[in-house]
Amino acid sequence: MPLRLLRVALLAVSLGTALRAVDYPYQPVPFTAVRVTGGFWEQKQEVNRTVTVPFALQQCEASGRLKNFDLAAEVMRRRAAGEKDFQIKPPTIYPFDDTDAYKAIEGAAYVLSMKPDAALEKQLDGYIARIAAAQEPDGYLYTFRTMHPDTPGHEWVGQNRWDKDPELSHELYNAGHLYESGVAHFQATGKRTLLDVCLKNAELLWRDFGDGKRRLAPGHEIVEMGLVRLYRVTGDARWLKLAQIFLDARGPGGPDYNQRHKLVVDQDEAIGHAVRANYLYSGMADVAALTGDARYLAAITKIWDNATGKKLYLTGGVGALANGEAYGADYELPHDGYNETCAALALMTWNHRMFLFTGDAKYMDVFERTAFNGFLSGVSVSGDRFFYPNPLVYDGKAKNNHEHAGRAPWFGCACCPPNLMRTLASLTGYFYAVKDEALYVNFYAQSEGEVKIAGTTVKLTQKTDYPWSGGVKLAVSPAAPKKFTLKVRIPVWAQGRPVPSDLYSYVEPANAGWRVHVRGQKVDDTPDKTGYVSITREWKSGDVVELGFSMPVHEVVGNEKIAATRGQVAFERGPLVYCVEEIGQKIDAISLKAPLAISTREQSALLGGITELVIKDGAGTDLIAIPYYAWNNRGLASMTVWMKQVK
Ligand code: FUB
Ligand code: ZN
Repeated sequence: MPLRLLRVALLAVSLGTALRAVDYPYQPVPFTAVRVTGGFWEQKQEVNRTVTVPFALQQCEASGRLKNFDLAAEVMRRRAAGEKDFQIKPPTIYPFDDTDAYKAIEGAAYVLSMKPDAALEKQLDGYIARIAAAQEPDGYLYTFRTMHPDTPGHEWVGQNRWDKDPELSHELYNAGHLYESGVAHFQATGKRTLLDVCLKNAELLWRDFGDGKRRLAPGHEIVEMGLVRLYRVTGDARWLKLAQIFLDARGPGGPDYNQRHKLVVDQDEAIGHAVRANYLYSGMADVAALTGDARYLAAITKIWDNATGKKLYLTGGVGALANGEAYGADYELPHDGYNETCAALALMTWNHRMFLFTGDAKYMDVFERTAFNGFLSGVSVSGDRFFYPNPLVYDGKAKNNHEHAGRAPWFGCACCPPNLMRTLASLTGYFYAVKDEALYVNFYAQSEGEVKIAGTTVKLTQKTDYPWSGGVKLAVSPAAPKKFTLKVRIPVWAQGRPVPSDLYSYVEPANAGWRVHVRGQKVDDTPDKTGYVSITREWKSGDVVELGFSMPVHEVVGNEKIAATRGQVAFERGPLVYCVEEIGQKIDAISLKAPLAISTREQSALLGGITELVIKDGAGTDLIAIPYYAWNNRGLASMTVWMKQVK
């Protein structure tokens, strides 16, 4: 038995759980095996690589986030040299400011994985050396305490390590992002510099928490996912066990703000701070997959039903409430909802993990909706301006973007920009998955990839201008002829439903459709109950699967239980949600009179190239709608996704 499996088996015995699984049944094809070669996502990734990544690294420097590591190192050095009382008041705002540097390095590492860049690699080496110098001899790494060790340098920091982590100190949150970053950097460069910092820190966590005696629920989840990544890369079962210890330390009887109201296995509702929640559910999926403990999966399945059935915005955003950056009550989906960018990308990672467990396309349907809308809206077309909240309405002047009106270059609390950047840089990791002799196609984008299946390497080439049109030519080229099953996702929107729940619906659901051809021959294109069309055959070089998804413009209405959308309509085409901006048109007091005549118009020079909608109503109103993700790229103007409609 390979060492890694042996460790997992021993771990399962020590945890008292039966080892029913050693990993997700559906294995993702890594992002490094797939690259975009043109079209929509190549443009976005290229802006990310050339603008956002250098910009975010530079912001970490300019804002003092990297300097914090230098200050922590300086305090250690001077105290070791005898200046006993020397300490420095942390000069930046939040004790989790360290994580922005970790996330930016992680995103840069993904970029490096796809395209070597000696200058960027050297820049990261420099940052990592500064981070390593701020690590205390026993592995502790948290600049806000190290630079101010005698008394708490911030009201969120406790007198002793970890004391205030269940509240707001974010010590374990910092550790989680550190681990994500260290593993990414190691995998990109083969260098252990940051990984060794992570492992030294994890050893400390093991000493402090590994025996399970100190029951401490991390105040902001992510350390669980980070530990799982450390486990995956090292095979050291202690990191997985620690992840489970931290999960099991939650609840009952704590605040629901950070999901400590119940034991995690008893939770059944998406609740509290939305980023924390979605990171928790992702961590639960990981631990369930790697331990075989199905109780976590049962819980997150119920939570997913609640989130998708009652708390999801049309844009794929979640976390309606600014107060607490939190999920609201069932159907509480006001148009000015908060929808933090981080919550959107965390929803994507959670949904992807749900797919990896079940092989059900509905999770990738939610993933796609969020990716194209409520996630992508977080960054400007230019790549250097950002949204933290992503509401569905804007009055043209409010400073609702963390004290900014419109997109901002950076934030005091800058969690979103580098988080978006790392997700965008690794997006191709969500395109394909395999299980046994089945190959899953989950995401449509012009790209090339290589997948191992049935003992053969298969080259996958997608030619498409999705999401602008629904045609995809997928060349499937095994190294040698090979029988396997290709499973192509038929998006839920192509099947006449915006989301895999009854939260929203199309006014004309029948006005949808798709077709599937192989080598020019129509094949049975009935999706199975998991949302895929299966094509089993002996594949050989030259085989091309042609997918055609009809892309009519859909009028969308909300479930009657959503107060905000009653009597209103929104517009979608393919996976894109549209909005109207008050630019060259009046959008206040819109009242669209049915019937509507809607046409599309390509605008290759506008907003990076879009298809806009031209909406004419029965009263002669003309409106131009643009994809939601592209709003507020032309100056301040009011915007709305939902519009009043009268019969
Ligand atoms: O608390 C750390 C991060 O800051 C959270 O994930 C964001 O919601 C923001 O509050
Ligand atoms: Zn954020």
